[in-house]
Amino acid sequence: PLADGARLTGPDAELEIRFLSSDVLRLTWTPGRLPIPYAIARDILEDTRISVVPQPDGWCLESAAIRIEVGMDGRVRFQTAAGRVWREEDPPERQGEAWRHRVRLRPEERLYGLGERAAPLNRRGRVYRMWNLDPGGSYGPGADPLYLGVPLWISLHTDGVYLVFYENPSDATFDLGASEPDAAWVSFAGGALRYYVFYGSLEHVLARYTERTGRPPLPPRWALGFHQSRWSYESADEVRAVVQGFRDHDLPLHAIHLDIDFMDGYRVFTVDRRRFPDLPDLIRELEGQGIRTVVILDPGVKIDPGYSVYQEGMAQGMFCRLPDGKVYRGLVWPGWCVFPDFTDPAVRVWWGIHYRPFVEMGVAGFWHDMNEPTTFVAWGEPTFPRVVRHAMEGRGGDHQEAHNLYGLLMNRAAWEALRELQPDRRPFLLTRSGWAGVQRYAWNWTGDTESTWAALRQTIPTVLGLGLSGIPYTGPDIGGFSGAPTAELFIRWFQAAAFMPFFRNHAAKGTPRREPWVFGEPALSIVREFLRLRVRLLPYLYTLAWEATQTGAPLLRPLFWLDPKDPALWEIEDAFLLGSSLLVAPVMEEGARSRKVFLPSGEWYDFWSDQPFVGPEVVEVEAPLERIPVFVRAGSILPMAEDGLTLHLYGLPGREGEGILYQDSGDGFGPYRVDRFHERRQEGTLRIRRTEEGDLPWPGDGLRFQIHGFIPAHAVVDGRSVPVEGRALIVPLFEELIVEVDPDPSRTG
Ligand code: MIG
Repeated sequence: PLADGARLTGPDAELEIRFLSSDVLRLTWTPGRLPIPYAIARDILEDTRISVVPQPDGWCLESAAIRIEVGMDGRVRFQTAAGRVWREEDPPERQGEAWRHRVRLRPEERLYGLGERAAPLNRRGRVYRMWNLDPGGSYGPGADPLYLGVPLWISLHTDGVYLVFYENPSDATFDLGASEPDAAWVSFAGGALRYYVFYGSLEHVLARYTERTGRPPLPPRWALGFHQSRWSYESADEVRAVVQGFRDHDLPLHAIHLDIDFMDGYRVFTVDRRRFPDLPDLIRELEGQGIRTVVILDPGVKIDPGYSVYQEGMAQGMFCRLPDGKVYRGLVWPGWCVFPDFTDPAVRVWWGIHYRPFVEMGVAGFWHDMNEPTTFVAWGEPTFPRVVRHAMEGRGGDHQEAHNLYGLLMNRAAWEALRELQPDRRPFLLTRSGWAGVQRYAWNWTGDTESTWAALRQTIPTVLGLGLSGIPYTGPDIGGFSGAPTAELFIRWFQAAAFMPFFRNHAAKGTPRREPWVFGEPALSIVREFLRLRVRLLPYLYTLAWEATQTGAPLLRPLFWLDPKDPALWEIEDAFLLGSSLLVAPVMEEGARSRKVFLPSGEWYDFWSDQPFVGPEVVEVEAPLERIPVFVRAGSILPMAEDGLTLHLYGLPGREGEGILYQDSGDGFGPYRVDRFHERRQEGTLRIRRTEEGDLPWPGDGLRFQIHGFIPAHAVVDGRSVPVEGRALIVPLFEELIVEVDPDPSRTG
């Protein structure tokens, strides 16, 4: 027994069980090397009272929330305090350096997570590989693995929700009921078999997981706006022309991305001075128009004796080596390259220094590509050979162990540098690869997708799956990366992406231009409307971003977020929630001008028309080209940037509701405020109580409400009557607002 667990020793293996809190367990099977805790942000250990009791054929360990039974042979059963089993493992097996174990699956059990996957939302029934790879060319549904795996899953079944995170970066296979329908087989090529198990509600397990692996920090507000990109805008003149196009067509734009052609011969940290002779001026000019500049960086360093990054790195031993001591070389865009070893703290510092001139130039964000890491190969896997050595914080290791960590640690290097280089601004990093914990540093995009309707449909489960893996900021290249979307596909993709956390238009080299105006009308007007809608939604998105810093909850949520116990919601992947107030049902079939939407139980309003609905119900909704179905959950208070700020209140019959609004200056680490609104509707009266936190004064004179779902007849603010004009209500900052509903039923609705 240990104070918070037990160590169980057998002839071939040892199992350590620790209760890190009453609802978080860590199990470690050895032999095998323990992981370096790169995924772990905080090593939280709560004082937990447990008991360890011998049983006829094993032991029973118990906290207030979890009981775990370990058999003499190494089988493990996880149960609630009341004895309901929610996870069952057979004894693990070790073969050479590899560990493998079998986890029983219940008939109704659904599994989610695993990071970035081109798979259905429910991952059960397939085999997945944990080995970050560029799928090459472009990918569609079914491709596996992709750029960013996370070895965790969330299990939903009728006895609750649990999350398991395998803290092992080795090459791994997750066979989730493919070869055996009622079992998952998890195998790791090396390392100790260590995993964390979190038990509780869906929100709770994600909150606990992100408490340990890190919550996503608050991004600068502009990052939630619209990003325009292309491989590549090849000169300063071209960038100016694109930006001019946005102005001429009256299209909001928040950021522009410079892809690899801005560099001098693809040498990382350089600028092609012929094509971008005045980059600092250009950046300042754009910033004057409210447009931020993001530049791409690839980890490969060109072998070129005349290039300082190469020279310095070679002189200081910064690059990965082969076992014979020679620096490993791989082919990427610049030609033959060498690669920084981000598992070495000195290399991370050295790499980070190179961000300085770009920060000084005013570059607002960095886009990390090819960091799976990817190399071009004639055959085999497009990455380093496994024998490549890594420092692993000084203890040494090979690429088998370091591979999946490479992207995570490149982002860590940049993040740590930027926090020092720009202490008053929030870093913005965008990464293609990563691992558990990468949410602490970077946003992600879903890489090189095909320009097909199927790829658009795949976007939803891919983005939701990342969110359920702790990585909330992600989104697709609008229109798909590799091809030539029709105007209709572009419009539909744009409409869906307008509700996703990362909202960027990007396309491969050689594809037809894709700036919104090239499609003519009606695409241009539709895109403009959705860009404007995105801008109006920014206060809501920003509030969700703040919530993610507190709870780890993703911005984009599966419908089952509302009620994880309702199996009817478990497989819905053609719609999603943005926060808990909006249900978005993109149109993803060519030619469709209406679609079916499953509305979960409760009252809903059509966002466009205010028409009320009551779920659970499948409704057929009109979806002309200029619109996709969007519903607002009754009881929501949706803050939107309209006339400054408008709080859209969606009345709810006979229940309670809540709204939150987070505000600050949009960047940096200054004062903020959080206003919480608690609603209670009884008969004809709606009472809203407001509480606040933080020290930013309320910006503006008062609060502007727009009421949906009923007509206000009369309003009283902290005891004083205020005038009501139609559905609009402008009130001073209040503690309690009472709104009387117009009793004339012909005027409600
Ligand atoms: O081998 O930088 O996913 O977004 O435009 C291709 C060029 C390299 C892959 C990225 C894509 C980017 C492209 N890059």
